[in-house]
Amino acid sequence: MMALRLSAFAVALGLIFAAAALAGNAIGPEPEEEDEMTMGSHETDAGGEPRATAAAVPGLAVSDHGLRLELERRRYEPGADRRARFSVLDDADAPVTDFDVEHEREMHLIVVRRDFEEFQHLHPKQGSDGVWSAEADLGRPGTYRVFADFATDDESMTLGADLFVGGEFDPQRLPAPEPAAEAGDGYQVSLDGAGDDVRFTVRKDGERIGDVEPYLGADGHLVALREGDLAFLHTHPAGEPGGPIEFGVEYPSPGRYRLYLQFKHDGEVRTVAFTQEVSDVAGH
Ligand SMILES: [Cu+2]
Repeated sequence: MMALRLSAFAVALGLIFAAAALAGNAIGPEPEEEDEMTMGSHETDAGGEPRATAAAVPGLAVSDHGLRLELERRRYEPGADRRARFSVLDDADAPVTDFDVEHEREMHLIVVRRDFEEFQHLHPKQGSDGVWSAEADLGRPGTYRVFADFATDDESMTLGADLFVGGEFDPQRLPAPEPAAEAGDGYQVSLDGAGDDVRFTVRKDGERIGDVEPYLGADGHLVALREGDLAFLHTHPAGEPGGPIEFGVEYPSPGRYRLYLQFKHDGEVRTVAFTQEVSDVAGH
């Protein structure tokens, strides 16, 4: 009886060692195999519902599909007129020079402080050497996420990289969801809609504006970012002329998001930000 117990104990001990060895492998120095297993754009959970994997959510990677976002500088002193220079490199380290026009531009550069306090949407100029450059307002210290949003070879991509502005960083909390936001000069924007469908109504001094001007080929431009990792969501303009400014937004998971709407009226582009709480996510 004692011998039996001992051998049972020995077997249990052996199992523990085997489990420890497996765990060691899983977090060991060669995670490539693990990564490859999750590289598919979609996987299926136990319920059979498709769900987006990290690789399917744009903006989280500095390199994807053989292309890499290379920032010339990553650290800046605070200043309102900092020159950001960057390239998109191919797998031979050569700058890509041939871009497709998307939303009326070949390159969109979105610069966001990681606590969502700062947002800029820039349209960099490309030099003959393939290097893009834009002037960014980096007056406030902190960590910023830089998104290069572009298309090349008929493939749309959003690559992201971090840059740092030195000084005393005073990170802010994400504001609570509010149904309306001020856009300056008497303009107010309200947000409604449910699930993947978001609608913005613009008012000036209380009167609804039905004649927003086209901006980047649509009624407005929407950037939607996930709290926590600043995943950059797919959004599609969906509105009717004269109606609310409407978008389809592909929320990848429940959680909180920061939405930056830009619209144009009386020749001026205005930006408003909203916090959106999402509890239900449609499979797509
Ligand atoms: Cu743009």
